[in-house]
Amino acid sequence: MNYQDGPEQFPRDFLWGVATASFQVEGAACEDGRGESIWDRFCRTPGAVAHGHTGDVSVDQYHRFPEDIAIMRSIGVRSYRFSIAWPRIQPAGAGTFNRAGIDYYKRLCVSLREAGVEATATLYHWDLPQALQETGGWPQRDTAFRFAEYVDICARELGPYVDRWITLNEPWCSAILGYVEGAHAPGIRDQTQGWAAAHHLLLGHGLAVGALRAETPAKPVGISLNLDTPRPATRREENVLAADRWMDLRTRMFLDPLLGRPYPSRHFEAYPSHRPPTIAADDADLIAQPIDFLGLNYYYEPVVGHDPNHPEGFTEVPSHHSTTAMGWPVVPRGLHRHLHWVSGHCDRRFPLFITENGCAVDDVLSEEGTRCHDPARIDYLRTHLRAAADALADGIDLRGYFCWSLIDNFEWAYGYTKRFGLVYADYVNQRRVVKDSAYFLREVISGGEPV
Ligand code: IFM
Repeated sequence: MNYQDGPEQFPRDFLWGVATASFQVEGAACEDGRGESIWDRFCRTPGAVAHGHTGDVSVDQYHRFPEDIAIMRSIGVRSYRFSIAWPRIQPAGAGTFNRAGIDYYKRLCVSLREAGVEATATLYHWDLPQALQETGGWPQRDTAFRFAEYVDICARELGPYVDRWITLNEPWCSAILGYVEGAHAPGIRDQTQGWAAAHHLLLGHGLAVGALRAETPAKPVGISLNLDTPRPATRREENVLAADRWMDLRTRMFLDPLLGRPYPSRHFEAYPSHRPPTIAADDADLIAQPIDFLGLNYYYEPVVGHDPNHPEGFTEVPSHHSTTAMGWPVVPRGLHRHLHWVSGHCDRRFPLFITENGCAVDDVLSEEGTRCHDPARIDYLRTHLRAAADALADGIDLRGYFCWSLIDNFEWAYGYTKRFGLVYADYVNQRRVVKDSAYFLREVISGGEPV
């Protein structure tokens, strides 16, 4: 490969971006009328989040976004995927909106535009207003309608400033980690609530698509899913079946309704105690409203095997791959398989974006404190981008890639102990140090570095 190979691996109009989420980077938790979110509450639950870390200050992007945008510009990214904090817009989750919250996102979008960076806004990245959890949260059908009301406000007030909408980020995490496993806010452990939450999140997505189409018809709308396309541990039938059942729970349950297909019923038939959600007459059509793109968040490809000792009868098994600081295996070829599977399963009906990909590394600053050498992240990004380039060469309709994350941030139940950023955050003084991986990405984007 030589210098000229670079631009050909990715089309000129490929949308290069970086991603974050409101609760993970904004801080300013009590400013300008922001209400309490379920994550503010969860962080204060003893033992829920590592070291009792909170999102109160985080990397203070609320006040420091000009500096972060300058860094994005220096990397050469074309789009910033951020999320809008519902409790900034509707502090109690309903009713009139908080002007200061809207103004913040306007300022952010205007600054992005001035820097030549498009605004890709996620409307829900897990920070439900606590007031809505008090009335039942996502397991309550009404929450989907409250979400649509909030989206309608965002569309009306921010529509002219946003270039692309993402309704939900990873509804599997909101529903299952939040309401079945209790590892995420609001920390509930109840299968029935979990599947009701999943259905209402998807319903909220469908209603949101309607609201966005009505207010900002020219702006593309999509959703970001963390689907799994696991490999079976062996070719033995029981393992092949195990991997397929894993896909029911993690993948088909969230993707098929968007495609106008029913929820996979096999899981609920096998586990009568896991009650399927109650589905009203028009729900399926509402959920399956056409979208303009599908966002995929890919971190790794699990290996799944039959396990009679596991409550579901199958589980993730160890693999030979090296792991990141999250303990997640590094499987770049899995991304290539993933893109192929999803594209085929969706009958190629919409373009795909990788809306998250990246890895946690135990980064340290150089002795003089001005550099952060992160070769493991460069290796991760290079190999995953190569898999994406191969998928493109195969004809997969992949339109863009957003690296998770722009900057180190609050990694949910792990608090600030995991660093995913292209930029190192010093949590004591809020100094930003651009990591080597950001320079690497800059080279790839400019076409100077083939992957
Ligand atoms: O930090 C998260 C993000 O909020 C959602 N997707 C996975 C990331 C890494 O765990």
